[in-house]
Amino acid sequence: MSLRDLRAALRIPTAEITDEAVWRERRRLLAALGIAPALALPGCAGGEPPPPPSAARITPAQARAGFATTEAPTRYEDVTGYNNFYEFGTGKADPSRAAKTLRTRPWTVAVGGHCAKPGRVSLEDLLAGLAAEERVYRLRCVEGWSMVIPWLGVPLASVLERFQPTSRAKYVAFTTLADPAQMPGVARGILDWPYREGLRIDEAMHPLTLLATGLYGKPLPQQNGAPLRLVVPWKYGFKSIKSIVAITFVERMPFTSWNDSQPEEYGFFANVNPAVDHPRWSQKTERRIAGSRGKLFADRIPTRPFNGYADQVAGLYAGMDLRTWF
Ligand SMILES: Nc1nc2c(c(=O)[nH]1)N[C@H]1C(S)=C(S)[C@@H](COP(=O)(O)O)O[C@H]1N2
Ligand SMILES: [Mo]
Repeated sequence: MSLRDLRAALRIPTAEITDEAVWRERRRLLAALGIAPALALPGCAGGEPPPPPSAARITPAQARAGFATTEAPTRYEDVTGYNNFYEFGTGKADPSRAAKTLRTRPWTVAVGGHCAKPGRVSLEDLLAGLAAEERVYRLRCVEGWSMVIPWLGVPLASVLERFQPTSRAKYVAFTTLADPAQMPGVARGILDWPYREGLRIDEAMHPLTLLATGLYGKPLPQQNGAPLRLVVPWKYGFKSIKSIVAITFVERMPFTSWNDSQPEEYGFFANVNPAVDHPRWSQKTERRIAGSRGKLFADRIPTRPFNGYADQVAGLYAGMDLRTWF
C-alpha cells in the first residue's frame, strides 16, 4: 500500500474539519490498523527529513521585501473576531468571547533544551531591549481562508540567540499554556493538550519568522494569542502557535499537535502549497476574510507557493520533496 493509498483509505468524507466524532473514528481506525500512535509515515514525527541546505541565506533587502504588502489589511474586527484558538472553543467567534479569562500578566516563558543559557524568564526579560517592528503578513489557514494582518513583533531569531542554542539544536519546540481554569476548551479532547508546534532551527532563525506581541499597533488581544505568539507567514496558520509558555531547543523533529492528531492531513512542515491538496479539499485557492456585511468571504483567489514568500524561503527547502514533506 502506498502512502497516498493509505491516506485515501483513512479518508472519511465530511464537510466539517473539526468534527470530534470524525477525529475519534479516524484514531480508532488508525489504532485498529496497528499504526498509531507511532506512525512512521513521512511528514510526521516518525521519520526524519533530510537536513536543511547549508547555504539558504537571503540578503536583508530580500527579507525586507517580505515585510510589507500593498494588499489591504483585513478589518480589525475580523482579525480579532474570526479566530482559531481551540483552547477557547472550536467556533470562529468563540475565542473573542471566551478568551477574556486568559490572564496575560505576569507571564513567564521557560526556555531550555540544547542551549548554553536556559532559564525561566519573564515576558519583559525575554523581550528586553528589542523594539517591536510592524510586519504586514498574509495568514493562510489550512481551511482555505486567509487574512492580511499588520503584526507588531520581534524577529524570533533575536530572542532565540539570547539563549545560545548549541549545534545539537536542530529544531525548536513551542508550547502553549494549557490551564483549564482559564481555557474552557482544554477540558475537551479535541487535541492532545497543551497545543504544541515546532520549526526546524533554520526556519525558526529565518528573518521572516516573527514573535508577535501586537497587531494593528496595539497589544495582542487574548484571542490572537496574547501575550506572545509565533507568526510564520509561509506556513499554514496552525504553525503560528499562540500564548507561548515554553521554547525548547531539541535534536529531533518534535511532537506537534495537529500532526499527531491527523498526520495524513497536517504535515510537520505545513508550507503553504497549492500543488499539495489536503486529503479532504483542494489547496489551490483561498478566500480572504472580507468582512463586508452579508459577505464574510471574498471571491476565490489562487493560493501561491509558500503563501507568496517563495523569494524569501524557497531556498530553505532546496532538494526536498515537498509532497513527501508536506
Ligand atoms: N495555541 C493555539 N495556537 C493556535 C491555534 C490554536 O487552536 N491554539 N490555532 C492555529 C490556527 S489553525 C490558525 S489559522 C491561527 C489563527 O490565528 P489568528 O486567530 O490570530 O488569526 O492560529 C494558530 N495558533
Ligand atoms: Mo488554521
